[in-house]
Amino acid sequence: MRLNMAVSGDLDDKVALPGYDRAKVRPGVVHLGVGAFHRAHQAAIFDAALRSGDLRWGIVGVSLRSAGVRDQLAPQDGLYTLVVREGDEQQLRIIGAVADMLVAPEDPAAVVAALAAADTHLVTLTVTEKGYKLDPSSGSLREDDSDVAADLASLAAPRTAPGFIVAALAKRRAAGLLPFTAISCDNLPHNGGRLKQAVLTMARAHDATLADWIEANGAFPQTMVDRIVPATTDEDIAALAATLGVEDRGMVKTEPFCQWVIEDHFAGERPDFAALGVQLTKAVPPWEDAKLRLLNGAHSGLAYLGGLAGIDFVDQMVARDDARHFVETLWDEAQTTLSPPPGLDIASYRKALMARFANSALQHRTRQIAMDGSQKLPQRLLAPIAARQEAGASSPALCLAVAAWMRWQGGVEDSGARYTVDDPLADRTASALAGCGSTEERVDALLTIDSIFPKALAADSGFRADVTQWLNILENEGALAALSRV
Ligand code: NAI
Ligand code: CS2
Repeated sequence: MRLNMAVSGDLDDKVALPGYDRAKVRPGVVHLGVGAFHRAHQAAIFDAALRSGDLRWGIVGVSLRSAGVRDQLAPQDGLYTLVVREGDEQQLRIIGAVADMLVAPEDPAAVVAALAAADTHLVTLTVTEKGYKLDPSSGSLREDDSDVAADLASLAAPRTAPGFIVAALAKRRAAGLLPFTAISCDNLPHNGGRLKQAVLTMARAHDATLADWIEANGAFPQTMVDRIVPATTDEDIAALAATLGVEDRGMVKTEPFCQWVIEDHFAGERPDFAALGVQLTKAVPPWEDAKLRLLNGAHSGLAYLGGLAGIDFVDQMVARDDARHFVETLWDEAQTTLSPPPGLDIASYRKALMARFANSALQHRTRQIAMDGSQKLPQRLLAPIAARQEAGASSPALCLAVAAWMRWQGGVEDSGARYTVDDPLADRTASALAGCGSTEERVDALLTIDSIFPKALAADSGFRADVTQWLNILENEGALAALSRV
């Protein structure tokens, strides 16, 4: 039997139930990209708003690509379990915030209508870094992408996130409504600014006065989002079914830690975010830089080195002295490029991060983090390296992480096992590497991909030499040998 409204009442001795009248919930949020992260982060926070009695914040979830999540949640009346794990401890809470699910390719007009509805005040997005269709290095909209090109030509049936947003904002303007606040919750650098730019580029292609109206009245606050949410496995679903006695195919697992910092700039209504534990601030960049360069930078380094060494999980990596030393060294380097905001003590932050990485109940796969590296490298690793190069400092651990990404593009683990490189630019990196005979040639070929590597950094001979030296070690001796030399 599946989890649903009818059975949920019988589970109150095992889980925290929503406790509000779902029939009275109004859909104030439309969320694009209902993956695991949304369900464990923003949806849990909107659920807390509903639990507090503010019933404006139900969610209409939109999948821009496939029906998978809708098919998981629809038979469950939108309910799913949030499983919070730390060590041997586990807490279960049923989230009732998802009021409806739409699948954009099945009915794009329904998505535009939901976005344009008067009740919709917030539009949140977790479509992954690649889902914005931006050049990762410059952040500009990739007009060569076929879906972007289609939306630039016509918004009759949008395909992309910026396309849907612009089509809906046009309807709102025509109806005399205010724009909604659009909140990117992806690990993109300057996520709000990049989303705004993409939306304005799309709007300007159709109607310059619409673009001006959006610029004057819209809001695209920048955010820093943080909660480690590994992909759910069949084993997770089976273990939860054994506990609950019903199957929940929409469950998500996460850690206790949860942080959301939002730039205090909204176009209209929002919940009492401060009361929900969300930080509102004028300046998100210092928070964002610290998170992307410390947490995510270390994550990517661990992912490529662990992946090459055949080590499956992040906690297995940080259980090793050499990998912990690598992470601490990478943090020593990255930290010099940060201007921490008041309220963020970097030493305590680092200590807490290491403990979060060590949470063995999460089973966070190095392979999952290794995905889409072309979209992640610039903000996580290349920005701090560039800042240090400018200051005349080398960055051995950060450069090892970049070299490990380069080695990962070859599709072969140190054991000789093969894998498919999961990245929107995998064809680009594969063709760059084809025919290269030496390590130097491979480094040169990858550094010419200017949608990943800024030109100035690619031309920096010190950076190039450091990365080449590490790639040599990785190719000849393997990831564990490289780790032992940091
Ligand atoms: P997921 O794989 O569970 O979900 C990804 C979502 O993005 C799905 O709805 C998918 O349909 C959509 N998507 C993927 N490619 C797309 C494309 N090309 N166009 C439009 N939509 C696309 O992943 P998850 O865990 O939900 O993470 C999503 C994003 O959330 C991450 O990329 C990251 O930016 C952000 N995030 C994730 C955290 C995590 O620990 N999982 C924590 C902090 C941020
Ligand atoms: C991870 C992040 O998959 C990845 O690239 O580094 O999703 C990470 O789990 C989150 O940013 C934590 O907030």
